[in-house]
Amino acid sequence: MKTQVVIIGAGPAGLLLGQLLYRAGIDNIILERQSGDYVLGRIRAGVLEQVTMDLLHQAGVDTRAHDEGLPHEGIELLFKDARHRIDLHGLTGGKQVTVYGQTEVTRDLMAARAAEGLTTIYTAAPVSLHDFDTAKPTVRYQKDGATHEIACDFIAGCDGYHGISRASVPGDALHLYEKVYPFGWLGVLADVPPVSHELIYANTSRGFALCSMRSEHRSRYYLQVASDQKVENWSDESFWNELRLRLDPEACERLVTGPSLEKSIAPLRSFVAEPMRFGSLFLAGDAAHIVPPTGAKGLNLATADVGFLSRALEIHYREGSQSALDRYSELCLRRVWKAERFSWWFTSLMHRFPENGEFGQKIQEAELDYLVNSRAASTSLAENYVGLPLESF
Ligand code: RFL
Ligand code: PHB
Repeated sequence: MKTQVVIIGAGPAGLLLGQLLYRAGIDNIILERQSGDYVLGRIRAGVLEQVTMDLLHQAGVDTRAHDEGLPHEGIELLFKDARHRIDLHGLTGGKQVTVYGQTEVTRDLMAARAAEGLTTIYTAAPVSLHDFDTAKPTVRYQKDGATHEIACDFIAGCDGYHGISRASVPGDALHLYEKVYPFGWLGVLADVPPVSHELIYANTSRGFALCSMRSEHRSRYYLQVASDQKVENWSDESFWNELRLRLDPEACERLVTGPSLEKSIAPLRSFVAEPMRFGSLFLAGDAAHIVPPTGAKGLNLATADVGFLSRALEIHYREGSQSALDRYSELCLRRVWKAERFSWWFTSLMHRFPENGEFGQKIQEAELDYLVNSRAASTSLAENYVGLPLESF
């Protein structure tokens, strides 16, 4: 088999890249370790920046996100039992975010790919990358017991944090930066109306909580839990009881509970691998960087990376020039590090760090008080939350 670009991973980064390349007339094949149903079963991000909406539009897959996504012009910060609104729209000159689940983005991208008859090979495992330090790389994979090989010009490693792409790069060619937080997020998805029209980010002495949603009838809630907590030890009832203890009285009164459709614990980490290119191999999305979910940046960084990559490949194939491909890693990493900083800062501000004790809690409350009362500080939060602009090549 032969194609121009082999994409490893059918998460949002891989599927969006496939669609953007197809629209630019560049052939591609996607290899995914899991089945399509498994990929759609993962419940993850919920907040899309305008940059992501624009890329979905460019890929021709934004109809449902526009029709069913919920535009949000503000978020609420809860601390010391009171909620304070951050007016994202007013503070950023009219910007907003769209609440639309990653599962739905993935579903839309898969449907568009199937409608165009483009090749995605699911349950391809194991996948291995070869000769990507040359201009003639190949990718091998096994499917139903047989081994296949694809010759290509480029490989896009969109296979997430645990993927094979980054792991295939010689260790001494990578610089890894990592911070692991001593807690995770216990998430529950339930078919109940959201407690509030806007997302509530709560700082409490019992730990962080987040009230989010997928629609007007489906809610997504998260609780900060210690790293050693097991999801089996959290009944639905114990989840809702703990959530009530972290919300203000009005929210508690409005909270509608119900059986969980999904419940899982996600660890929190900050991670960057530099550079994001090795010869013919380009890393994109979670394969190259992870942010803690507090800033809602992971999916948005992944889409921005593939926006840069598709553009650079388009310039390469149209003009025969390497210059945009040569700038890919540098351009991505400048934006990645700003999102890393924002996500780390917002995580540090909102979570309980037991080692910092009551002093740490007081310092957080003082910073939150400053943040909601200072236009300069609120504007900085709002600008980062709605997403920083994309540079161009
Ligand atoms: P993904 O989604 O992990 O997809 C990678 C794909 O590659 C496949 N794969 C392989 N395929 C072939 N061969 C191999 N050897 C392979 N190894 C892996 C995997 O099966 C998978 O299908 O990475 P991608 O595409 O880079 O997308 C990144 C996003 O999924 C991630 O950043 C976000 O979900 C992070 N995130 C959030 N981001 C936001 O922008 N806004 C949010 O509100 C938000 N909330 C969240 C989040 C992540 C969370 N969790 C569970 C970590 C909330 C949570 C709880
Ligand atoms: C979500 O709805 O899953 C979500 C929303 C905001 C975040 C993280 C996750 O910051």
